[in-house]
Amino acid sequence: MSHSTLPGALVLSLALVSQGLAARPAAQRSPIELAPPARRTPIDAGTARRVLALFNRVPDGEELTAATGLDEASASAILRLRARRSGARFATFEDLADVWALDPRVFPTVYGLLGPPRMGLWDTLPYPLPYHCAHSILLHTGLVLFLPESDMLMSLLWDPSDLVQPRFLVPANEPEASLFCSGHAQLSDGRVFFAGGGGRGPAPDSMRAFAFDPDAPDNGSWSELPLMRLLRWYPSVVALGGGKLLIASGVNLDHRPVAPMEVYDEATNQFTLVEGPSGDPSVSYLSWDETYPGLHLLPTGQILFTRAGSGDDNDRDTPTQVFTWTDVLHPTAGRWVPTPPLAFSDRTKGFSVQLPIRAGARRLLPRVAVFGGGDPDVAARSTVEVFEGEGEARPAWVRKPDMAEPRFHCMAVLLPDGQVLVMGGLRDGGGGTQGSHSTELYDPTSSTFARQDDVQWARGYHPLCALLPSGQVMIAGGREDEHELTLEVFSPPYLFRGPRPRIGSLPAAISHERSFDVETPDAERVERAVLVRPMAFTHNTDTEQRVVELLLNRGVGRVTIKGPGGTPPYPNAPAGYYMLFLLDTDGVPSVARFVRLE
Ligand SMILES: [Cu+2]
Repeated sequence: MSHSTLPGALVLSLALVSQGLAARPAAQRSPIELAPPARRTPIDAGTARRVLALFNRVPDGEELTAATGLDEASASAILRLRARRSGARFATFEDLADVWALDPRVFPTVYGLLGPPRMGLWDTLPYPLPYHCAHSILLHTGLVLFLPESDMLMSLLWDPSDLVQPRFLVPANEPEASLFCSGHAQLSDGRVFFAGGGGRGPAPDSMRAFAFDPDAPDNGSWSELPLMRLLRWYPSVVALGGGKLLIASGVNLDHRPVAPMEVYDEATNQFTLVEGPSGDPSVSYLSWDETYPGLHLLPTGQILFTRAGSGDDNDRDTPTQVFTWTDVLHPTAGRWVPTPPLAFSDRTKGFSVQLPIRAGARRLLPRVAVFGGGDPDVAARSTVEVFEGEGEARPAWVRKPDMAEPRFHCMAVLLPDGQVLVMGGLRDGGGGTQGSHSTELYDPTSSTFARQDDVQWARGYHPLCALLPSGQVMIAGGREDEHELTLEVFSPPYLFRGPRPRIGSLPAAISHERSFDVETPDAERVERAVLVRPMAFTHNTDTEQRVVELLLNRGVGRVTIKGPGGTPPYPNAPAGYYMLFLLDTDGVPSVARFVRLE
């Protein structure tokens, strides 16, 4: 977008809008309050919600008039403008300039109700990825590591702090094997662990494991680890805490699912196969339907298998399961036990994500959401289910409201404010061609979806995504539109609600259960602090995503924050680097700062 095409008055108005937000006490802050006095129509929160509901099903001018008090001609013209653009989008400066030209008095109301403060804003970057990639991993240096969607030994680093001029870097060396189709997760020292993969199909290299050290000279370097115990193509890797990682699933040279799991121990640099509790290994096996299975480390130290993930063509129909370690401090043995079933069990190419882990809860209950997916031969799903326990009840899958449309190859990114941005995928299933352009925000507190701005390009097979330290979300890849090299970045509504809290000095390293101070000139309006583990995404799977809420006390010029609780090996927040975000009373996040949780 170019600011040069803006009318001067609009630029001025946008500046006034943000100044008005800055000056207004946080509790009263609302875009609706910004309507100029000459034509001010007070709108309460209930009315605003009704307007948005109307907006999402494209009301006519009369309805908009009734809801907002805008005159009918203005309301109709505004909706016509929006329809002529791209349906849901009402967010570009050109759109806003047109509204301004139509009637400057209604501009703040329309901007607040139908613009970025409600709908967020997608931008397509002016530069593409240099080649096709299938893995995107945020490093604690703030760079994103991409791995190619091919056997090329070319890893790529992207600096997302410049969304105008491309800044791509290459590391000092390359791994000696293709890591296309590997699994990955962060080690406790900030290196990233990679296991299996090996290229376009299972190969002898699929037993190899590597680590990428982003702190090594010349943009970081790769080193090889010992061979895994078993050969795996399309495995998932889960950080367990205590310096250990679980490696699960994948297929062998015969394309058969690999039932035994193994654990990598950073301290000994060794892989160990997981046994059953009584020496019978089979209770620790799953006949995986899923390659790249959705696996999540619960606050209890157990592992939840969600059936989301890359999937396969077999029909084993293994139900969702929970794996319990015999001794969580020494994860060498344990057993799978089925959970109450999903109502919609086929979740191939769906996406699962652990919802925010609450601060100070006496007993941390699991909450893991599954979005979309489906049976590759039948249809895509728009259904959503959350694995949750209320009170002392046994956790079970609870159906939530449906997404706006079915999504096969779904993506979901957990934001620092606890909402989930759901996007991507094909509406018409595995062999489909109808890519989704819609995106939506899921609020786990109210169990509701809010329609967001549209993406420019649909994303199907091999998509990429990451939450960036800026609080924005990057997506790329996905083959459906032949535009998989484009990068798009989403600015969520929280970036349009006023000035962001600032973070001054803070410790480089923090500990579980120990308090630490973060300097901020905005202490009086900081309400929350969260740790967000960097994403490590491939094939509709990310086992790393977690938002951990922290207890916070406001001081003068600083906030005092208590490190995440629990007991060793601290499964609610495994050691490693996290993004620390401060959020104000309006849910506006700071830019993140990386801290090392030891
Ligand atoms: Cu693939």
